[in-house]
Amino acid sequence: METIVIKKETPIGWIYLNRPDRLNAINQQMIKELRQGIDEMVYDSDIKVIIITGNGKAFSAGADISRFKELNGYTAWQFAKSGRELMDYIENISKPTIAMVNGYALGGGLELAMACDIRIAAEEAQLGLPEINLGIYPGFGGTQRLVRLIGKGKALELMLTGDRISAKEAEKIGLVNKVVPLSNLEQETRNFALKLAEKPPISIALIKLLVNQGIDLPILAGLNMESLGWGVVFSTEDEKEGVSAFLEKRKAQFKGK
Ligand code: DAK
Repeated sequence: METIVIKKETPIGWIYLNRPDRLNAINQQMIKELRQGIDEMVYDSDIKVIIITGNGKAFSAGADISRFKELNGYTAWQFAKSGRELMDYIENISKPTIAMVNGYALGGGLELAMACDIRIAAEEAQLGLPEINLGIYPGFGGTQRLVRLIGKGKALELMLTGDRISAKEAEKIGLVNKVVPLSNLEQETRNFALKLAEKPPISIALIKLLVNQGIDLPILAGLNMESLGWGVVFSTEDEKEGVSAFLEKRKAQFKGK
């Protein structure tokens, strides 16, 4: 693979966007390779958490603008479709994902980070959706995911102005979960991932499904899905282990069964 690098550090799977001289701008090849890289982590049962980050000074400065002149109506549609389907796929995998935002997360780069479950950013990072300045608008799911994450007013402000905001401001409005100095970013993100890796995977998968699907359902349908999911978790070995461990005053060892 040319545009990404993958590294397995069991139980963590790292994916590095790897076009540092282009600030990890996302092209069609990266979309294809990201799908392959994520799949590799999804089907490896030793990998419990996936971290996506960027090589060099950016997480990603967005879609590769240098290719835009080649796009026509049809190829733009196909590019948008493949990018959006990748983001949907990332959002809906059963394993937890963390975007480790090491620098610029702009346009499609921020849309990728928003498709992850958790965002941990370096203090130096800048985030934004500057597409409006190019005469376009976010096309990898940003118009829909940003409003769900931070609410309509701030989402419109970011998309209509195209302004970049600091990691601290992003934390204040709920766009990132945590901000740390760049020097601690990798270790803090690893620690967060290791904490998630100890949790029961079936509960994680169900929480993700209930939150991601439930948000667009009438509340009664979401609540019924939640009740039904209880039937699933109560049929798992991990539920027996979790309850026994509590009663026996020991740490639970979950197996994903
Ligand atoms: N694409 C291509 N190349 C990029 C790039 C990008 N998004 N961002 C940076 N680069 C390149 C620069 O051109 C430069 O290349 P050389 O000049 O060295 O050849 C190199 O990366 C280093 O960048 P700079 O020299 O500009 O670095 P600075 O530190 O001075 O500035 C910056 C960093 C992030 C402020 C600046 O590079 C910048 O403003 N970049 C553009 C950010 C941006 O506008 N991002 C949004 C992209 S639009 C679609 C679906 C989705 C999308 C599009 C279509 N379909 C519906 C079809 C998504 C759109 C976007 O994401």
